[in-house]
Amino acid sequence: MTDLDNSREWASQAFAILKKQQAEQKEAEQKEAEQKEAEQKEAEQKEAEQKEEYSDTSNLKNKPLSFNNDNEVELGEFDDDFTWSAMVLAAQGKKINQISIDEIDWLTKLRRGLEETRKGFVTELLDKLGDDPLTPESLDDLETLLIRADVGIDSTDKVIASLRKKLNEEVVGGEEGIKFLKEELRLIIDKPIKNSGKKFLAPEKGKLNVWLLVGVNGVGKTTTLGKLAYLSSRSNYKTLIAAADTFRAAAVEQLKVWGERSNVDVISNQSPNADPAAVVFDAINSAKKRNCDLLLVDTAGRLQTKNNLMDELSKIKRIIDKKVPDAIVESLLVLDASQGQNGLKQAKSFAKSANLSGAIITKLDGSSRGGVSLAVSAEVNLPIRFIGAGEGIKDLRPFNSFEFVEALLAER
Ligand SMILES: Nc1nc2c(ncn2[C@@H]2O[C@H](COP(=O)(O)OP(=O)(O)O)[C@@H](O)[C@H]2O)c(=O)[nH]1
Ligand SMILES: [Mg+2]
Repeated sequence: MTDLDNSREWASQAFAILKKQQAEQKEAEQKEAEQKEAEQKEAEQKEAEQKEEYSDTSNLKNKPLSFNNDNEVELGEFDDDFTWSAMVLAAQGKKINQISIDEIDWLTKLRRGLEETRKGFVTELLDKLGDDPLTPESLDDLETLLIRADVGIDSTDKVIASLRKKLNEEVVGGEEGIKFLKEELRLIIDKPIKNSGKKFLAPEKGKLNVWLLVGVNGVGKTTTLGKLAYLSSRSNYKTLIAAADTFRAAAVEQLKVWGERSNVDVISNQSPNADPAAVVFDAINSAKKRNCDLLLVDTAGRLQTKNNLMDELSKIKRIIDKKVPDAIVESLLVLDASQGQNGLKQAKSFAKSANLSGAIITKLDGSSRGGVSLAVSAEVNLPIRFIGAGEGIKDLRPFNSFEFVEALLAER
């Protein structure tokens, strides 16, 4: 009996042990299954995110130019600039772990740069609108403010007409009015970009891309070209510079400095009054030999000899067509934002004769006429491809209408 009792005791202990073992095994199996499920979910989510990320740019072979994993910039304070910039990135669907210091830095610059434009515009607008619903009178005020910010008559008319229509249909609160205004402004800026079929301008791999920078003296062509060289070589495009502004002796030297900074070679001809087309000819030869992705061409911009200038540009284009018929040529008009409506006039006359494909707006830092970007989109019908907000090598980025409009209408 005792033995039996003992063995019962033993068996129950054994059972308990086995039960525990089984439970542990089950638990382990369940854990493993759960982990697998989690991993699968994560993989699916990643795939979905990637799809999302590429869906907009699916017609592009390449991603927009950016400073890849640049860690030269130091993280600043956790302040209002940081918060605003992070919010703008979040609103575009960026995940917390995808935000870079560089992006924060740029958005901070952009918002500060547009401060002067905002001062005579948004601050007043917000004061006038307050929290009250929009009225026909506040629309008249808005109209004046938009014109004053160099937004242009056409764009202003469009925006005011849409707002008036909305106002006739429903009560529009102040905050909602601003939101609607932002959407309308974005529509205007995005229209030529959509029409071009390219959301971003980036060199197409496997071909020679030639970007001509044109525009009158002093708008920032050479500086912009230097920044572009840096941006594109940082984005792993093999880049070369052609110094085809042969009128200004200093232009070649200025370009060489930029070339050194970004580690990009400059093709030039030092003899006075060298033929710009001949410089481009040499540069294309070098670009082909070196298998370059992008050739950036600096051009002269003397307005008083405009006809010559146009002849010169078409001669450069003929050379490119002849030597590299399958090259992708972009003629980018460089415009100084601080010149406001004056710059717009230049843009129109250039657009007529120079067969432009895009615009680059410079000097948005400290200009009170940043609104002119809207007029460029609406009245000259050019997609804005890059914007510059400073004299430094990193003060140029691909244009992003969302960020631009947010910075233009930022509240503080
Ligand atoms: N503040 C500011 N100055 C700029 C910007 N881009 C160019 N500049 C300045 O504008 C001046 C003329 O530039 P430059 O590139 O020589 O013009 P170009 O004659 O069209 O080639 C120079 O002093 C540049 O430093 C910008 O985005 N912001
Ligand atoms: Mg120049």
